Amino acid sequence: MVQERTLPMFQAASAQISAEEGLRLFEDMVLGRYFEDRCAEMYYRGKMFGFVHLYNGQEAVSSGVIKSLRPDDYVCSTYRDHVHALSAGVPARNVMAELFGKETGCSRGRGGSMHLFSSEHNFLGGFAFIGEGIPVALGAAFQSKYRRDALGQNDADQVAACFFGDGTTNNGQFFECLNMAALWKLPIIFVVENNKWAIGMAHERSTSQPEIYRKAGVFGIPGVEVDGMDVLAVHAAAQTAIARARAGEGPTLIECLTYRFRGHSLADPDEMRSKEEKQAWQARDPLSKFEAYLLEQKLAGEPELKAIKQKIQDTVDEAVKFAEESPDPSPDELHRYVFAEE
Ligand SMILES: Cc1ncc(C[n+]2csc(CCOP(=O)(O)OP(=O)(O)O)c2C)c(N)n1
Ligand SMILES: [Mg+2]
Repeated sequence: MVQERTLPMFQAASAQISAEEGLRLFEDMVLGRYFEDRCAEMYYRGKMFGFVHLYNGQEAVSSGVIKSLRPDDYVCSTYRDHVHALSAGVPARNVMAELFGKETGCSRGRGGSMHLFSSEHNFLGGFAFIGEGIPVALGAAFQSKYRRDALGQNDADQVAACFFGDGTTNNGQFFECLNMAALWKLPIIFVVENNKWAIGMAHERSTSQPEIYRKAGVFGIPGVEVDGMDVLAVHAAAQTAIARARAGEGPTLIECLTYRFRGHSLADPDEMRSKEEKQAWQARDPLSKFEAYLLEQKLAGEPELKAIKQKIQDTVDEAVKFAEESPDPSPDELHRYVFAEE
């Protein structure tokens, strides 16, 4: 039996939030949850093809980090990318249409679940290979810094947020990019979503130092351990890291301790994780926890939260309708988008 990590330093009790900000975070988390639940339904009805990796349980990480960013900042994801794209502002209908392989999808139906992309929202992907997004996010942070320092563009202070899993931190790109980010003081935030598992491999069995946030120290980067089931804790840590990056003080690594409530992908029978472990984490559901917090703190009332849920339900219903009614890409355009167009 693997020993549980002690509670991390960022706790909700220490974080302050306005009612407006609380509702914004809540709405984003509800969107993430409802969207993914509907994806599961559509996948089993045969509307989607290939691998589909859902994000249920990890919503506090996406909402806590991305909702702290500006719209002109950059977000870089993994194959578990639907909810990051939604938090970054890619419309639910264009994400759903992409999952259905339709022309109206955010990647024009050519990418599918693992390759969401939107230049309009500075959403850099969607990558099937693990760790592939880390150097891409690093490049975004580099160009931001280069435009400000070398080209003298004072408004070039965009930050890049790069998400990846615990398993990915054993890959080379992670270390190479921490080194370059530290060396050049790049405006990047490395967000590790430590959900304890890499497919069926337990984190503690695959890495020599399971406390990932400690790896930042070797490069002289601040490493922060956060309760990834607590949106306010993630939000507080993200705000500090973003302010630091924007001020030209360099990168931060945030390790969010979280859990996925479903199998690795919708094709995974999820037989490796114990019932006890799943139940223990399910009891810490970030969405119900935050809903209870908003009510307790009188930041919102029941009718207000109910109205948000209804609104999101309608958004997701509309997204499915839009995806179903959208056209498939034309076979005549098989080679389109392989190369950049003028
Ligand atoms: C370079 C590469 N090697 C192996 C794989 C196969 N693979 C897909 S997901 C995964 C596990 C990743 O786990 P983690 O980084 O913890 O992310 P999580 O799925 O838990 O979000 C692996 C090894 C891959 N996609 N790319
Ligand atoms: Mg993992």
